[in-house]
Amino acid sequence: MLEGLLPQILVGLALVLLVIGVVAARRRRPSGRRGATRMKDLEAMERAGRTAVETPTRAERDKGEEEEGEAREQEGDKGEEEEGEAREQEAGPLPETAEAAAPPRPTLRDRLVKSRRFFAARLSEAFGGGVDEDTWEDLEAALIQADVGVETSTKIVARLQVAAKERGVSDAAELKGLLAEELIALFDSVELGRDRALAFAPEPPTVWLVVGVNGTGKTTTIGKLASDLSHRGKGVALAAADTFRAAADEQLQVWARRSSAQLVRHQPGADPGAVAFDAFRFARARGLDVLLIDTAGRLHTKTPLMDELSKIRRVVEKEGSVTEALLVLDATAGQNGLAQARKFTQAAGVTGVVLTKLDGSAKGGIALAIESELGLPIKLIGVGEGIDDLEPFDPKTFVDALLS
Ligand SMILES: Nc1nc2c(ncn2[C@@H]2O[C@H](COP(=O)(O)OP(=O)(O)O)[C@@H](O)[C@H]2O)c(=O)[nH]1
Ligand SMILES: [Mg+2]
Repeated sequence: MLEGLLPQILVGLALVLLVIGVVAARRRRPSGRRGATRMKDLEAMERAGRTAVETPTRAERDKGEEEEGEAREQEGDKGEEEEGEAREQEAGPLPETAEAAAPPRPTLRDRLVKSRRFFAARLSEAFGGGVDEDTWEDLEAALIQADVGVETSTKIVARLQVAAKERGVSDAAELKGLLAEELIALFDSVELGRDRALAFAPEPPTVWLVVGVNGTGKTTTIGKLASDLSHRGKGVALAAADTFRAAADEQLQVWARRSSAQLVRHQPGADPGAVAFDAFRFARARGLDVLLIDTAGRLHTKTPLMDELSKIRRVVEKEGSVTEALLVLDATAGQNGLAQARKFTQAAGVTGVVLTKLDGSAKGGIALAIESELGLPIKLIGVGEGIDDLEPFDPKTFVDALLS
């Protein structure tokens, strides 16, 4: 009888062994995908735990989601910039792991790639063949073309000529070094008594008014500033005082969410002064540290823009003080920016400049014209569209990035 059952027993045994083998193989398999999934699950569980404890606000959740998208966008941008850069540099050793391959945050030098290439080409032309009359003419032409401005370019060349003669310098690299020194000295000239730090009021809320023509980057700069302040533990409110365009406060709302700031807005077409005043009272009542006021940039509004800006200032100063009126200038607008700046300076009592879009401009020389011809300090620079793409302006770092 047993003999009759033997084939079935053998088949059964074979099946059992097959199942055991498959299970053991699945356990041993070092599958990257399974591993990744498990890591993700763990992270998700951790997040779920944290969420339950901290109960983040809706704004914070949105911020997280949006920043993920933001990070992806920035990586795309970086990729493009770094492709050009890679051609200049020698290929380094290959990274060992996928993590090591993640691109580091671009430096200012990377961001200023267009201006840097412009200067590199023009300076090698000017300084390449030793020092003669052409050297100084070529240098002056290069500076003017980089939007340094005629007056300032002439001044720089004259000073460099004297310095080169005094020190007996004629070699291209040394001349470049001397030029860097001159440019930094011009930025740092004490006679203008520049203070590049952003001023806080002795009593909160500190109020910073942000002005400039349309499209220069006011709203974006406010978003970046708010994010930086929030990261430093400050409570931030944003006033949507650009009531001219309906879309303007929606854009500001997105930035408010991203930067965990509070937004105060009225109906489109409302009086910008009233928005600023309400926002000030709101920030004070909530004990917030900084109020950033976004303003309209259209020059031909119903009420002339300059009157509107003076009124915003007056209204806030009934109960507080505006410690910064930041003029946002677009580096790609070149010398036009200087004309705009003169108008705004009178009306809004500008205390400093935010120079945006330096990443897209080959004419970073405008920074010199702003400081030496307008006497206004550049306090911040915009080097991209991302939330972290705002930096304090430091002349030495800037000049080194431009001429290195
Ligand atoms: N590449 C680059 N784009 C910028 C920078 N700052 C602002 N922008 C872009 O400039 C455009 C106008 O900015 P917006 O903040 O709306 O200007 P506003 O009209 O002055 O408020 C937007 O597309 C921004 O993303 C910057 O530093 N670099
Ligand atoms: Mg705007």
